[in-house]
Parts: sequence; structure tokens; C-alpha cells
Amino acid sequence: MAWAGLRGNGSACLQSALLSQPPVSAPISLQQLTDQLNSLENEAAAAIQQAVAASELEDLRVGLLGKKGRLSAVLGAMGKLPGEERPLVGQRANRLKELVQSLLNQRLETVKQGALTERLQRERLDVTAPCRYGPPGHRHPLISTIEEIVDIFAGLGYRVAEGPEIETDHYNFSALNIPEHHPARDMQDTFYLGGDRLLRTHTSPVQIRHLEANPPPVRIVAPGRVYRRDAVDATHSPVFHQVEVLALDEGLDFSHLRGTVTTFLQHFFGDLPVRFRASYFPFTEPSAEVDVQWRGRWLEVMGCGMVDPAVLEGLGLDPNRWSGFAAGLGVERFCMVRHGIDDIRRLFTSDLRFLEQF
Ligand code: 2NL
Repeated sequence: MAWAGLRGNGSACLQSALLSQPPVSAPISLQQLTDQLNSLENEAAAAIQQAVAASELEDLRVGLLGKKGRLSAVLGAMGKLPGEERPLVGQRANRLKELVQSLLNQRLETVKQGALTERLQRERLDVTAPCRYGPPGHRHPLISTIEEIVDIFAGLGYRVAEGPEIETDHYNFSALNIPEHHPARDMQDTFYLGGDRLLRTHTSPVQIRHLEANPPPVRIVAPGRVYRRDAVDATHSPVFHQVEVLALDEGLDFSHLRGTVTTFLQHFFGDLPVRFRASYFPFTEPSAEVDVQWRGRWLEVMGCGMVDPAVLEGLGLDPNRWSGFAAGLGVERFCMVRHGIDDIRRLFTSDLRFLEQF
């Protein structure tokens, strides 16, 4: 029997006895039936009171009030009474049914409440207990360098832009006015993936894509991973990181470029001398390399220039109305200068004895 295995032996026995009495079949009097209903009420009340689980109460409900239950058995015997006595038994049986129903409901509430209280007790958490400390982690120095650079430009009103690392020949080279025969396009210098796809060699394509989707004025900073076919040595890695910036608006000239780059470098390196040297990039005209005087030596740290009109024309922008400047820097170099790191490989070999210094 379903209730035989339930907790509380006393109540299981009582329930078994209560529910397994055979149906009444012999001829019967009003008095006998009334007595049966009275004792059924007493037994039922006692059994319900002793139930300790919702499942026990369900078994009791079925056994007492169900189609084949004790009450049905008594009502079955009612047919043997004279017609005028039947309503008396019927009313008594209905009252009993309502009473049993409400006792079951009350007990169910009590049992549920008890189970909840017990569970809350059992699953109690000590929120004041000291936690288990793991070894504290921190950002990789390259990531903090990117964040620092981006934060400075964010402070100057620039928005972050990102784009795919797998690029097309068009976005990586053609749109940037890099001619067919330029060495950057050489198989020796770029990872080609087949078709016109390649691993981007700079984050400039991010800016081209941004300009295609957004009309000027534009001020963006594009950080990201870039790829070049270089052999690994103390200053070269085939995977490295770049940050490029681009401002495009009406009336921008070289003084804005110089002011922005100088302000940025002095925020990053401190209030050091900065100098611009004429240089060449296919996508800017004029172009410049920028040096900072760091610990008494001039160090080349970035390249920049006014966006070449050919790049603007390729985007359908009128170079007589819009002008802008762009700059690009290698994050590894910034990180190495700042922290006095002499070998770029330190930044990629995940040696904790090295990394834990930062
Ligand atoms: C360097 C020099 C540079 C740019 C990047 C750029 C982007 C667009 C248009 C024009 Cl969309 N120019 N980027 C311009 C000058 C220099 O990077 O030495 N990078 C490590």
C-alpha cells in the first residue's frame, strides 16, 4: 500500500486500518449507518492529524472520499434504507465529506509549512562565513596599455570602433590608396587566406568601414589585433596590436593633428618633449613620424598625417569640404617603452614570473 512505507509508523498503521475496512453489505439500519459515519469521522480526523507528508494526505483523501473510498461504501449501503430515512444519512454524509475535506486542507497547509521550515533550517547559509580566496588575477599589461590609450582618446571625445580581423584586399589596401606594387601587399609581408581574403595588417579598415556607414563628422579610435608576416625576434611578432585614430570634419588641418597627438602622448608618457618628422604613408599627405624624448633619448612611437584626398574620394566624400587626420601606433611598443621591457616575446609567452610584476 502506498502509505505503508511513509514516515511515522503509528499513523501508517492507523491509516491502513482505517482505509482497508471492507464495504458494508448486510441489511442495515439508520442507526448503524449513523454510527458508522460517526466513527468514520473520528477515525478520519485522527488519521489526518497524524499525517506528516502531502502524499499521505492524498492517499487519505482517495481512501476516504474517492470513488472506492470509505464514504462511498457507506453511501452505497444507504440504498437499503427506507426512502424517507435516506436524506438524513445523505445530509450527514455531506457534512462529513465537507469536514474531512477541510481537515485535509488544514493539515496539508500545516505539513507544507513544516516542510518549508525544515528546508529553510537545513539549507541555511552563513553569509558571514569567510570566503575562500583564490590567487587574485589582473589584466595583462598589453590590455591595460590598450585601455589607457583608448581612455585618453575617449576623454578627447573619440568613440571606439571595431571590425573584423579577416579582411578583404579592398578594405585593407585598395581603399587606403595602397598601390598594387607596394611592398605591404607582398606575399612576404601579409598573410593571405585565399581569394581576396587576408588577415588585416592594420586597423585602418575599421575606419574605412566606419566612414562607409557613418557620415562625418567622425572621431573614432580603433584598437585591435593585427597580423604581419614577420619572423619573431626581440622587436617583431607576426601578431601584434594597434590603435589607430581618425578625425574627419570641416576645417581640420595639421595644427589639430599636432595638438591632438601631442596632448595624447603627454598624457601617456608624462610631460615630455614631442617632435614631428616628415615621413610618408600612402593614405596620408602630408605624413609624419612622431618621437618622444624618453629618458634622454628620442624614441619613435607613432605615425600620423592628414587623410589623403584619394582616400576620401574613394569613399564618395568631397575632399574640398571634408578634411581629417589619422594616426597609428603599435601597442606593444608603447607597453615596452613605458615598462622598460626589452623583448616583445615577454608579452606573448604567458610566463607568470614576468606577468605578476604588473
Ligand atoms: C603607424 C602609422 C598610421 C594612419 C595610420 C589612417 C587611416 C585612415 C586614413 C588615413 Cl582610414 N590614415 N591611418 C595614418 C597615418 C599613420 O599609422 O606607424 N602605425 C603603427
